[in-house]
Amino acid sequence: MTRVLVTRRLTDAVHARVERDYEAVLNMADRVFTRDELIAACQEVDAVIPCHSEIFDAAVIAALPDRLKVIANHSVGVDHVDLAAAKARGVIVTNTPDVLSDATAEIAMLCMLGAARRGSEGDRMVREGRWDFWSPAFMVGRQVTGKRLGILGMGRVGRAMADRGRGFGMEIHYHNRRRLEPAAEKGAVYHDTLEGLLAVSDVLSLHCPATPENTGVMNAAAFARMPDGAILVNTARGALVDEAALVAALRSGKLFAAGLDVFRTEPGGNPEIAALENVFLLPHIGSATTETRDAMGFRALDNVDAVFAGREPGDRVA
Ligand code: 8YV
Repeated sequence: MTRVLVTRRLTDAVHARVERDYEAVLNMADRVFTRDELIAACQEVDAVIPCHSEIFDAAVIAALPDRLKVIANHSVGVDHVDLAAAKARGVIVTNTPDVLSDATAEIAMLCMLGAARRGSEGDRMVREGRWDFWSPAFMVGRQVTGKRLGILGMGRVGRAMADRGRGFGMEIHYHNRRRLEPAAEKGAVYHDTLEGLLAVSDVLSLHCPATPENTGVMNAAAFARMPDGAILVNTARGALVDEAALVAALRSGKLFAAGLDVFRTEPGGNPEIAALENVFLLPHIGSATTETRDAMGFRALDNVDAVFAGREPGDRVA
């Protein structure tokens, strides 16, 4: 029987389907495998369903057994997989697009509003019994209605965020490798350079994949180009942001605040960022709803099913 390794605990419904259809190898300890454990766990399986936390770099891919046919990621992001190495090795790689766009856009909205309206600061004040004063000038934040929402990466999640921004009366601007068709643009203003987008973004929300080319794209020069008092939202990947430059921009007041669901170091985050008041922080939970995690698991399994039925998987990325 086909053996499928599931590297992390998924939803009960997804586990039930893997166990029904395959000989399932489950990591019920739900701890990130070390590199050696990941290689060892892959030796006796035909397919693996990993999360973004399992790094399949060229060395790990070289150590995979010949029987392993597919890395069916339980994620839309595939920056943790060396796609060229997988392709060269003949290992199929798939992801789970579409099904997490709404959940991730919801978290981006939460990050935007939490940052703009000082959500963490206020929450801490009430919880810790430090709310001993009120005045009209107290805890004043930024209104997002009527502001310009810049979106870097107008893919599925970026467009879902744009729709939500429109619902909040925001003017949508974006930068993307390619300009969208007018029907998909829905009146959003296209900027053919990142610099152009930065200059008009009262709120900038990142929705592009992390690649070697855009690592640290949000650096000191990028923050300097943004309007004074702008807000950064990141629900994509921590690698997009130079975190030292972000801390400096938040300390100086160049940025009013940041709302972050992702960090360079995960799990854990960045203690310098966490020490700031003007941040709203979450532990990488963009797709963490039962509905979405069920859908992601089923989508990953659809891809595994296709490979072993001799069909082209719907979400092949390598
Ligand atoms: C996941 C993600 O949290 O899809 C992605 O790229 O980062 C997240 O949705 C994760 O990989 C869940 O398995």
